[in-house]
Amino acid sequence: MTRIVHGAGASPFVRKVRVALAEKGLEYDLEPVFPFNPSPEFKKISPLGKIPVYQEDDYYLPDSSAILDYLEVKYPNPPLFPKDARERGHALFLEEFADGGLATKGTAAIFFQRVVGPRFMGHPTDEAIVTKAINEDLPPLQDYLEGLLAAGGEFLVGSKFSIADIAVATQFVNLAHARYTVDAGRWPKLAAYLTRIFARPTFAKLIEEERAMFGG
Ligand SMILES: N[C@@H](CCC(=O)N[C@@H](CS)C(=O)NCC(=O)O)C(=O)O
Repeated sequence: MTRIVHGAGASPFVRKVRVALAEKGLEYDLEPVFPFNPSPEFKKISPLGKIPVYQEDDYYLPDSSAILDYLEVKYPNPPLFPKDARERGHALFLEEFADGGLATKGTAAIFFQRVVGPRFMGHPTDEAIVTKAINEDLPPLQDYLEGLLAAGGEFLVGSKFSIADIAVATQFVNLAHARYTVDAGRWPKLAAYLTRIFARPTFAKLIEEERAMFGG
């Protein structure tokens, strides 16, 4: 069985898939793809031109959310989706909160402006976009996460590590690469939670690999 993740290590969505594979103990290869201006060949396996695409032999599946669901059904142990209906519903909402909220309001602004633009696309950082994200857009999202952790839980949903933790923490990895860290004075539970999740072997290995790439 050939397992390949097509994508760039710096993408939070690629990291989501890589962490899920590692949590499930599955070996894979990473096939580097830079997403902007994808080749016609890549568009055949990713109709929207986005990374990641997951490949198992002749089966290709784009989209990190679809991929995590596929992995969960095919490789149920250890589970990354809660079994309880309400917990599962909430975990899937948090995946969307991260992919559609943190990613667009935080990562797309800060990581893109500070890292992708200057390093890979030849345009300077627009500080106004970064400042707005840090001062206006991210704080309410971080308040919500702080509230979820207020009861002292180790993870975002229930008592187990889940897709919610993967989806949320992967966005904060990109923010950290872009020199944004959660203010532990204002969001103490969230800051401590992220330190814990980043220290998990499946996250720590990728963060170390990526730091070497970003020279951080
Ligand atoms: N919903 C997709 C989002 C993937 C995504 O936005 N990937 C970005 C890189 S982080 C991308 O490929 N962007 C290129 C583009 O939008 O053309 C997923 O979860 O996989």
